[in-house]
Amino acid sequence: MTANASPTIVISGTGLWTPPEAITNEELVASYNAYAERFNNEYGAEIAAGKVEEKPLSSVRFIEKSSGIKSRHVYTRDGILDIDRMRPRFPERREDELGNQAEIGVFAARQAMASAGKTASDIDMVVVAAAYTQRPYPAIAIEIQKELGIEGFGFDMLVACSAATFGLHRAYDSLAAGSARCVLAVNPELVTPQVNFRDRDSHFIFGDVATAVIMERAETCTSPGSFAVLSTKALTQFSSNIRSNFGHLSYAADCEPFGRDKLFHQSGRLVFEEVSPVAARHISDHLANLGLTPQDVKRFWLHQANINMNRMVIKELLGDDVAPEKIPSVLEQYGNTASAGSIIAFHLYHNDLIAGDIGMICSFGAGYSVGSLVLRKR
Ligand code: CO8
Repeated sequence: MTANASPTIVISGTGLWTPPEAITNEELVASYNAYAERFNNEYGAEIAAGKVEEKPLSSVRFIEKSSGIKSRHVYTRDGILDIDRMRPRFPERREDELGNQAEIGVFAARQAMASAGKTASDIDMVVVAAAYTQRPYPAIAIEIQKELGIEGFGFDMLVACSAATFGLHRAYDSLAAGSARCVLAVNPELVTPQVNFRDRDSHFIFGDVATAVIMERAETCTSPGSFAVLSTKALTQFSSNIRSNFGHLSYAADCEPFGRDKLFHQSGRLVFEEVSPVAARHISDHLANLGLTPQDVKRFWLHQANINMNRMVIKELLGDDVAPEKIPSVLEQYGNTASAGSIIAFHLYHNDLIAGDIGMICSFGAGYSVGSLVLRKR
């Protein structure tokens, strides 16, 4: 953990790129069920003989009740609802064209820079932190750096659900150490290409988005709406309960590079039960380190995976009687956007806080990983 000490480090701007296209639960369930019914008809005899498992149907009611998700934005609808494809279609871009992830990252980055009042020459470090990068190298951060005309350095980091908070943790440390002057942290979460839309248990979970944050030292900040970062804290604990085996070793392992285990898969209920108490403890420990309690926090910008999970975490911290404004949710509209969820919540729900108000960003999920930042409105 990095304690609050001079220099003061601030978040001075944020950006959000929301894909114009979206898919509702109704559309997604209709597509999945058409696929499942066709499968069950085709394999009727084998299912009756117990040789093939029948595909159960999905339901809008289940999805809304168990996750809080009603819709999700997607980079492209093309291909996802087509039961002969059930994955998005991304035309391959030439090597001299801007990549998809850099493109959406730049949209969010420009907004964050404008809100912080920064130009490219003010920034000297770019971190791309996301659940996936579309290629290992050259780093997406370096592509964004070039596109924006930033001098300095950039790198990518992957920490699944906690990539965004861990990226900010890194940014904070670099600013505190003096190895960076002003950091652009970008979360281009292009996750629908890794979703198994044929899997009833997870077909509804994810959406695409990009977020960006500008972090700098207080003395260079000119933004009227900034937040001081009082402290950052990160925790990891290995678990395979949320996993993707997609990677370069598939080429050498002679396995199916796009098989089921190479896509997102999880034991959702187990994750729910194991991660919620770890997150609650992490939050209260982090606040206690600063002499604060959960009651002192005006707003929690939590990871957006599941509305019930967030309620459970907050219940453990504050009991039953918590105003919904204290834990804003973006799940209805965005679904789970991997690490970007808590940053979307922060971006959309911070303007009403007043000087001195305490807020906390906290992500939790795959790894397992938990990352948090305690903020004070300036
Ligand atoms: N429709 C109808 N019924 C369903 C469906 C469906 N779509 N899916 C499951 N069911 C059934 C189950 O089969 C089960 O039936 P039965 O009782 O007969 O066995 C019943 O509903 C209840 O199932 P669950 O116990 O699994 O249901 P839950 O209430 O636990 O809800 C959730 C399932 C929503 C998945 C929930 O467990 C959850 O959200 N858990 C938390 C998971 C989490 O936070 N994961 C982290 C996500 S990962 C992340 O955030 C970033 C990772 C990297 C990005 C990856 C991008 C691709």
